[in-house]
Amino acid sequence: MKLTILDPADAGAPKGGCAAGSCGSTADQMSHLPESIRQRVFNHPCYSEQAHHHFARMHVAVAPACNIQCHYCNRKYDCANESRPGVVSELLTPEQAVKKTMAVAATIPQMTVLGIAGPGDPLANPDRTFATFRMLAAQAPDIKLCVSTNGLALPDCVEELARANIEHVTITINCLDPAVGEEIYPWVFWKNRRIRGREAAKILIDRQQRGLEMLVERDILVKVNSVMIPGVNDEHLAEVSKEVKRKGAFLHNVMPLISEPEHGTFFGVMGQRGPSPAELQSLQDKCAGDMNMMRHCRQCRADAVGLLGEDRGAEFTLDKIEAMDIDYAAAMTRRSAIHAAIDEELQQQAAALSGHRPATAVPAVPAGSRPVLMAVASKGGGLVNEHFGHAREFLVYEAAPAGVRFIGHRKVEAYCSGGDTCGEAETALDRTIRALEGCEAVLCSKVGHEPWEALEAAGIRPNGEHGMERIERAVAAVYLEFYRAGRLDARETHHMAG
Ligand code: CLF
Ligand code: SF4
Repeated sequence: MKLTILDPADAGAPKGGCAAGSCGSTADQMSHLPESIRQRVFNHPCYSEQAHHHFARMHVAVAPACNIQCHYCNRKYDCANESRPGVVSELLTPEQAVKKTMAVAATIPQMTVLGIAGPGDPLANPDRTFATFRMLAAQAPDIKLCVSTNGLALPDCVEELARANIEHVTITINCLDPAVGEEIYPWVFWKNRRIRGREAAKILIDRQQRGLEMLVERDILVKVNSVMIPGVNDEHLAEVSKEVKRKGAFLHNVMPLISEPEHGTFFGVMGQRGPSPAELQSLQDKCAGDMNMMRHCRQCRADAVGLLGEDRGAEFTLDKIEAMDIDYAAAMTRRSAIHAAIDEELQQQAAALSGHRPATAVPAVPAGSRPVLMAVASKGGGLVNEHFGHAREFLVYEAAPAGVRFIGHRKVEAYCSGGDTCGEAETALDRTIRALEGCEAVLCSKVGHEPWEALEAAGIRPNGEHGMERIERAVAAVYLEFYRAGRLDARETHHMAG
C-alpha cells in the first residue's frame, strides 16, 4: 500500500486559501486520513504535528553499537540520526528499559510512544532491541513501538519488526548518490568486514532503499529523516524527498546538521557548518511540494522522556524508579481515559474546521501582503501559555493572508532563573534575541519590562495579550494588527541587540 495521502493537495485540503497548502492546523489534515491510518498517527508526537502538543514519547537507550560511521557523529554521544549530542545518562538492559517505560507510562499518561533510537543503531543491536519490544508488547500493549535506524541492517530485520508489531520505523536517508554518500559516511561494517569509500556508501544506500520498500510492502509506516549538510547534500535532498515519497514513505523530516566543534565530530572539527534557519526552511518548503514534511522535530536524545522539546529523563533514573510504587493496572485505566479525551478534542477541532475556510485565514489582509514570521512561547496544548523568560524554545509560525503555518522551532536558554543571576541575564537575553532572528513578533503569556525593551530595540514586537489562546488564532490576530498598523508595507529593520 502506497501512503502519499498527507500531501494537502491530495488530501483535499481547502484550496486557494492556504499558504503552502497548510492552514496551520493539522487537525483538518488529520481528518482527511483514512480512519485506519488516523488511528496509527493521531497520538504519535512525531508522525502528527497536532499530536506533539498533547502526547509524549520516550526513548530507551538499549542499543550501544553501530554498524556505520557518519561524519556528524562522535560515538561517545547519542546517535545524531535521532538525537542531539549529549551523553546518554544510563545505558539500559532490556529489563531495565521495560521497567523504566512502565514507570514513565504510569507517571506521564500522555506518553504514548516508546522509541529505540540509540545511542548506536537499534538494528545493529537486534537482540537487545527486540527483547525490549517483545517484553513491552506483552506488558503494556497500549504503547506504540517505534524504531529509528540508519538502514544498513534493515532488510534483515523487517520480518522481525513486523512480527513484533512495530508500526513506525524511521530510516535516516541522507542521499541516493554514492558520490554524495562517500562525503558523509567514511565506512560501513557489513558481512563481517569494514568497507570504505564509495562502495560503502552504495551498499548503505541500496540497503536503505530496499528496507524502505519492504516496510511499505508490509504496511509499516515509514518516516525518512535526512540531515541537511550545506555544500554536501543540500542540493540533493529534494531528489531524495521525491524518491522516498514515490516508494511510499509517509513523512520526511529534514533536520539541520549539528556540528559544534566541541562535540568532536569529523564535520565539527573540519569546520563544516550547519544550515541557517532560513536555509532549512527554504529546503523544507522545496521538498514539501513532493511530500508531507515534519517541521517539529527536536533532534532528541536517545534517552529523551516527555513532550517533544522537554526532557524529563532526570525524573526516571534507575534509582528513582526502584523507589517508585507502580500500579500499572490502575495507570492503564487513567491512560485510556486521558487518551480518549485528547482524541475527542482533536476530532472536534477537525470537525469544526472541515469544509470551511482555514480557521487561521486573515481575509481582512489583502492577498499578496508579505508574510511575517512570529515566535511563540508555549508549554504545550497548542496554546500561547509560556512566560517569555521561562521559554527554552520558541515555536515559529509564518502568518500570511491565506493562513498561519508552523515553520519550526528555535532552541534558546531560559534567561530567567528566578534567582540572582542578573549579571548573566543580559548575555542570555541577547542570545535569545539572536535565536529569534527573522521573527518580527514574539507571543507569550507574559514578558518583563527589561526583555520588552530589548526585544523592541531588536525589531521584535513583544506581545503578551494572547495568553492561553490557541496559537494559530493568536498569530492570525497579531498579523491583522500588523496590517492595521501599516507594518506589512515594508519589512521593519532589525537592530540586533548586543
Ligand atoms: Fe523516537 Fe524517532 Fe520514534 Fe519519534 S523521536 S524513534 S520517530 S518516537 Fe521525533 Fe525526536 Fe525528531 Fe526523532 S522529535 S528526533 S523524529
Ligand atoms: Fe552515529 Fe547514528 Fe551514524 Fe551510527 S548511524 S554513526 S550512531 S549517527
